[in-house]
Amino acid sequence: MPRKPIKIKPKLEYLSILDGKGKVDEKLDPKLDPEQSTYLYRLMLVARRLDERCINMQRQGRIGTYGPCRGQEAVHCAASMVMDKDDWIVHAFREPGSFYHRGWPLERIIQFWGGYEEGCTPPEGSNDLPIAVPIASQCPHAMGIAWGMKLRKQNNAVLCYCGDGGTSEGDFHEAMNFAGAYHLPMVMMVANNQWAISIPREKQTASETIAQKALAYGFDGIQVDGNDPLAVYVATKEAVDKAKNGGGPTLIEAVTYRLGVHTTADDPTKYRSNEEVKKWEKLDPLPRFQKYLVSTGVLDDAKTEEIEKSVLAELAEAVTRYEEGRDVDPLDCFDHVLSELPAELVEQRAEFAACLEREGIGQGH
Ligand SMILES: Cc1ncc(C[n+]2csc(CCOP(=O)(O)OP(=O)(O)O)c2C)c(N)n1
Ligand SMILES: [Mg+2]
Repeated sequence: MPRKPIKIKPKLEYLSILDGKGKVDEKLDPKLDPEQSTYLYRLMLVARRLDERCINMQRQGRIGTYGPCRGQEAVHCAASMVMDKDDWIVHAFREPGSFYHRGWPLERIIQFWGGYEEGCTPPEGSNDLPIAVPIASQCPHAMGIAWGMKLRKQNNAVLCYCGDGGTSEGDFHEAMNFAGAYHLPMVMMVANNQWAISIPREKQTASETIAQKALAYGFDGIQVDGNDPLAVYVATKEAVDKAKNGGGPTLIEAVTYRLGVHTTADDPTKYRSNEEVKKWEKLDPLPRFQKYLVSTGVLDDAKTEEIEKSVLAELAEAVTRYEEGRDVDPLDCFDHVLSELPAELVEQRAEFAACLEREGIGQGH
């Protein structure tokens, strides 16, 4: 009949390797080779510039909406780099660098936000699932893939992304519970960007950290500085290696911040302060990583400029391909949901058709 503390086996850690100014902890530095670290910097820059371009395009009416990842690039860019081609990545929607790394053409990402279903299609032969907007709905899918791998005795792992808000969903809990109970090769990457639209992290859960939720599921959790690409890389690599060696799942909480709008339909000044944004801007992962790469001699001004130019050129070509490839009739959105349109939709369709006619938009335009 004793009353005594219960000893919990799984471990919980915090990891940061680059400080806010880009200075590295030598003992923890994974020492990526120059090619890898330049690639990672470029990947983060692709995500940053794609974000900026898509926001402009949305404001100009050239795409429907956009959900930027500004400030969060280190999370998905560094994590995706760890995965082998035949490992699986199960995305949410705020991970453009990860899509790009896995071979999604940039114009396809733009297509998705332009409202074209084709933009949701993973590249032929890739082990990615389509973009998932219903929050946390992708987690049970990722868990199912991991279970399949285990049943087939495949030596692979699944990386699944979701947000802090996603951790409040039943789907997240069910996936984590099952992954723990069946000891599945799954890495759950939670991008804790402090906000789920206008709901702050502290209203999302009473847990001190999101990482500690792993303990209840019976596996390891780690909280990393999500604005530090090296910390994300190391934590993901360790988790993936462990998963492939039969060590079961890991929950990684990447602490980061959404510097921009939730989507282009959102105005964050209504629910958060400028001071908060400014504080996080100082921890922007891109300049931090760039400073580190300059200090290690991997980058200099000329190389940084060269990367910038090549990213902008690649992006410009993708935008052209996106705009040239828009041969879909916008009226299609009325035609493939209901077999028979109710009267009000018939009216809306006619009104929309007249509007397209006036603007000279539509099939063949
Ligand atoms: C099941 C479901 N409920 C609500 C929404 C509307 N919605 C879109 S994004 C979002 C917030 C998600 O927050 P978080 O998981 O933290 O991801 P973040 O947007 O911050 O990347 C919500 C509620 C949705 N897409 N799916
Ligand atoms: Mg969030």
